Amino acid sequence: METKEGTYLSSCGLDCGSRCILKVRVEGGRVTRITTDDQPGPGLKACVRGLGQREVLYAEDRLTVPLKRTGPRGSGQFAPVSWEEALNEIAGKLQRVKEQHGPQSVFLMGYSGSFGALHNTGRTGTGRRFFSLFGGCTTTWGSTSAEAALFASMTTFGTPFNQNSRDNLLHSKLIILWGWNPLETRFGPDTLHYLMEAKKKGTRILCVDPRFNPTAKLLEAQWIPIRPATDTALLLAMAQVLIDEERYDHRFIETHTFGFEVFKDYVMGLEDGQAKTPAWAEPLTGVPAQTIVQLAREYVLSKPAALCSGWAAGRTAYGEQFHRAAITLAAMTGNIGVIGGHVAGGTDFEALGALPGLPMPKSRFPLVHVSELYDLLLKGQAGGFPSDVKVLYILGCNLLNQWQNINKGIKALECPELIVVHDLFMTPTARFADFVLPVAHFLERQDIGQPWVGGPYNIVMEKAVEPRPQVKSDLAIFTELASRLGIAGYNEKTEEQWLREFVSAVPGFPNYDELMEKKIHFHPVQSPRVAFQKEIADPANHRFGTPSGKIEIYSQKIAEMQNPVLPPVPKYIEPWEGPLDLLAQDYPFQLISPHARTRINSSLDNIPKLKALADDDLWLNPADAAKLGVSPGEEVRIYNERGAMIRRAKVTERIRPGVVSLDAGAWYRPDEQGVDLGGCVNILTIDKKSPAGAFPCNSCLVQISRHELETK
Ligand SMILES: Nc1nc2c(c(=O)[nH]1)N[C@H]1C(S)=C(S)[C@@H](COP(=O)(O)OP(=O)(O)OC[C@H]3O[C@@H](n4cnc5c(=O)[nH]c(N)nc54)[C@H](O)[C@@H]3O)O[C@H]1N2
Ligand SMILES: Nc1nc2c(c(=O)[nH]1)N[C@H]1C(S)=C(S)[C@@H](COP(=O)(O)OP(=O)(O)OC[C@H]3O[C@@H](n4cnc5c(=O)[nH]c(N)nc54)[C@H](O)[C@@H]3O)O[C@H]1N2
Ligand SMILES: [Mo]
Repeated sequence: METKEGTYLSSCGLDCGSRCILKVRVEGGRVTRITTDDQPGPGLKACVRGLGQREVLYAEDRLTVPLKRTGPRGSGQFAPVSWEEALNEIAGKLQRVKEQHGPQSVFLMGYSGSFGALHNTGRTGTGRRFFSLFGGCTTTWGSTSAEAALFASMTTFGTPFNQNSRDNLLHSKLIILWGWNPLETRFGPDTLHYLMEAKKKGTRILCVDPRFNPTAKLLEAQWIPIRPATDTALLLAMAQVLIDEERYDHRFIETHTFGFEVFKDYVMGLEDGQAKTPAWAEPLTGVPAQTIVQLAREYVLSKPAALCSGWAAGRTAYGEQFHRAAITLAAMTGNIGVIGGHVAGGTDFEALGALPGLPMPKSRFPLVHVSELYDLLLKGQAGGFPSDVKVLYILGCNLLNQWQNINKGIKALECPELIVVHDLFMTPTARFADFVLPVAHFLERQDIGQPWVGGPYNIVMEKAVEPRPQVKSDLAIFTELASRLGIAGYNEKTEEQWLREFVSAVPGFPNYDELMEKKIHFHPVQSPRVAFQKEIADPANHRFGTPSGKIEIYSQKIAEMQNPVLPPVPKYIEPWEGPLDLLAQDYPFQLISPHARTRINSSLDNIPKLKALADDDLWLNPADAAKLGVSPGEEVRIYNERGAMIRRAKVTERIRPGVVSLDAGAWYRPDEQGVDLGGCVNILTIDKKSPAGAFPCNSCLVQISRHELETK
């Protein structure tokens, strides 16, 4: 059966940083063209990745049949098998391990592949529902993306919803892009539009980043190059200036915050004898003391000002301190709850547009942090983990590629008795599976798109084409496994019936038929929308959701955790694998791994049209290149005790000395010695969690040498 000729509406329901309109032209049962929103204004305009989805759908390397491993794990040797055989074997194994070792011997690694309301590979998704009914399983805690920001928001404000709508930027007198690069990472479809409008109005724009990132370049921002993972020191020194010069907003601090005095004592050195002055911060951060003084003054004097941070500075050792400190600075400058201000470390808008997803019957789900998965697999209960993993069940995740420390990962993936992967492609992770099950692309199924930290709107995701004959959705695969395991009630509804149920469960949502008619629904909101406006305008009647009812610069909740590296007020803690780590003597470069313009994490790396646009070179400062004797474009070896890779050097002033940068997400491709030739940065990163759960992939020391010399 073919879908009808015409234009269908959809949206990438992926972890891409936005949620945009895709107009999908279908002729003769095939997608012939994808275009996007052509209205003037901010709109919901797709990027190269959305417009490239036709190439994904029809990629030559799309998996089309279930595969069973025939060679050693990781060898990539597979043979096609029938669905019947694959599902029977998987169901049989699940049943046996459950009987012998309990359901927690299954580890579910459902991650960021698909974010649709129904077809969701994450924590509200099809896999999670299946294992809820199975009797539970072990799974993950901690967001690889924004755990530091989330922790900071929850402890400081008592809510994850702390964002202002982007049109606020038109009212800001100063915008600081603090480790934020929305030209590439998007952070909502309208962000760049408003930044460019602000620029046109003459708004001053600064950028604090180890790189002069593409957004900063486009907006001609003034660049303040910083060493990775030292941002908290810079923020503390700014606080010291504001206290010392009596410039901070005393009224705001007194009226709206809790525990400032404790922070002040720490910053002024009364607690530990060290005032956190610009002179103290200069050698740590690499930012000149005078620049710090100017930055502090400018931030406090340009009211309202938006210190907008991305999440990367939080994906460092003790990254949670960064977001706590940045929020404190926003409070000291009175930029919370006001039009044109901004809460640094933003996580979410109010969840308008979020649908409830599949119901999750209560079950036991022991949790292991995302940075500790390989230790779980290697050590199990003997190592203090909640379970001994027998079955590793992966969907919507390129685990081996995207998780820290690939060489340890390869050893860890030897451990489970069975590994199952659902994916569209033979990813580096899928190569380690025993069964690889081919899944449908989002244009082959029906769903509703929910905003990615943004909105507030929903886009209907119409099924544009029939799935390839042997390909199934995750939902269909789990439905069949459920029936083999005698699990009743997993999925007795059609896609439409589920979506109707989700939509009717949310008060204020349009009726399902109306939504299908309109295809895009904007939830009515005031404009501009400002988080905490009521709490700041009328504190007597609107308290924050914290124990004190105020913005908690000092958090009693954190104090009760009694963890010396989780102080109750934000503090600078010398990061591991930072410039002062002893390791830096052998591995002197700090390596960061930003998100790539042409990929969604590792997704799309295999799509030639997008790969041709990727920047997969190692950014290296000319001074460092000269010291190493490296010429532009030359191949270098990047290595540490965990692994090694070969990349071409992009010699550029746009990265500060001592720091190198390689976009995350290129697919791991080892040579016979295990040296990665594909450009997968996680061959080098350490699998260690930050105390509050941040995924510190940007704290990574490496050494660099000329590849030519190495091979001689
Ligand atoms: N094109 C594209 N967009 C995406 C994604 C994608 O893969 N591709 N992924 C989406 C997802 S899942 C997420 S979580 C978000 C990620 O969003 P972010 O975490 O905000 O994005 P990154 O690109 O990792 O980093 C943003 C900037 O921070 C800088 N940076 C790195 N380390 C530090 C530091 O220690 N201090 C400071 N000040 N700056 C630092 C980098 O140089 C970069 O310019 O992006 C989303 N959007
Ligand atoms: N060094 C370093 N590592 C990082 C980061 C970093 O900044 N630096 N960022 C981290 C972050 S923020 C994130 S979010 C993670 C992301 O890491 P992952 O969650 O592993 O994301 P992807 O690499 O996009 O892999 C998703 C997979 O899902 C598949 N997929 C797509 N749709 C579906 C579907 O409907 N069903 C199924 N079963 N599969 C589907 C895709 O083909 C793809 O292979 O990476 C983290 N890793
Ligand atoms: Mo992410």
